[in-house]
Amino acid sequence: MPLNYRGYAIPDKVVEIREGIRTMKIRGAGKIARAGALALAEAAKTYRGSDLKNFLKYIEIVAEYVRSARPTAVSLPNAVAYVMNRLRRAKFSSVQEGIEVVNELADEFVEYSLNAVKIIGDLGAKRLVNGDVVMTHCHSTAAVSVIATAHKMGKVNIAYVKETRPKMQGLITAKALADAGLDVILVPDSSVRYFMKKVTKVVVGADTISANGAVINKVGTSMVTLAAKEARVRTYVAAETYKFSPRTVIGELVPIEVREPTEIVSEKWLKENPGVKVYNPVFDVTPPEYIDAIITEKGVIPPQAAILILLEEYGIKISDILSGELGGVLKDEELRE
Ligand code: RUB
Repeated sequence: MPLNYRGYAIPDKVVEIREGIRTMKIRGAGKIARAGALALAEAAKTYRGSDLKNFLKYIEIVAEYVRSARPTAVSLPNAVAYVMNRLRRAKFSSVQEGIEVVNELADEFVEYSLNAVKIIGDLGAKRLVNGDVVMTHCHSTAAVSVIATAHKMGKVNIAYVKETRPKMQGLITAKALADAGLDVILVPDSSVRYFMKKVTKVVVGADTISANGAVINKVGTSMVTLAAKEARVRTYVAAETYKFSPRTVIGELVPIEVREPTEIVSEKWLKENPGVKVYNPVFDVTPPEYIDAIITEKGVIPPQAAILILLEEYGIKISDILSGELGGVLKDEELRE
């Protein structure tokens, strides 16, 4: 029996993708975004019927279903909005054509995204210098792209990789960088200040960047940047422009995902210690003052220029902000009902 969501049957493949994101089989803001866009294409492909209005309503419902898989990375709603906003503006007169449009848009987003990661690698590597020793946190494809490219250029040979509890995504990074040929030192999260004296650059990724340039990334990122600032080590954030959050322009806060206590301690331990509460927030906020530059595919910007990316990417006009009327990507929300 396919899942019923708001009166529409959601194809198994789409449910599988959303579950993959929710349970972190698919993880990392870029991968989540690409999976979200492809889920819409998957939904379109399996649509049976010839009523165009119903098809569009169905895709809207699927978009809402997919978008809510995980709360923090804005790349997911932005990827969905990329497809949906263009679909709404596209001219077509049959369901078949509509399916093709959704497919093309999803593919276009994926191609854009993969290319962006490559460009970020090139631009970021230019910011690193010969002999730099890098520290990174969690697993960010964009950050790995910068470090691996800099290694290829002969600039960086050593990377300190934090294990990133509780889900240990640092191990994925450690393997990726070792495979790229770097000397990798995997270190416990709590040792960040101990090792910072050996480090000359911090490179991390981002799940969401707010209009004021604050970076929301895997919990522990803000601690690395704090230690880096103390040691006068530069911090670079590698992030595609679809990780900038349009809603923060109007002061909306970025929700921080809180996951199960069992990611930290076992069910058994919890039962044996009923007096202990476990809290597991999985992202934190690094203020702009702790970031030297954000490397995007459009160029390298100071965090304070995040608003410029948002204005350009989402067509948000200052007058719209001041009058409380936002266009661009926020249309997505307006048209939902
Ligand atoms: C992953 C994480 C990554 C960003 C950027 O968290 O915080 O640094 O998502 O990754 P999680 P990328 O493992 O909880 O998804 O550069 O690959 O988009």
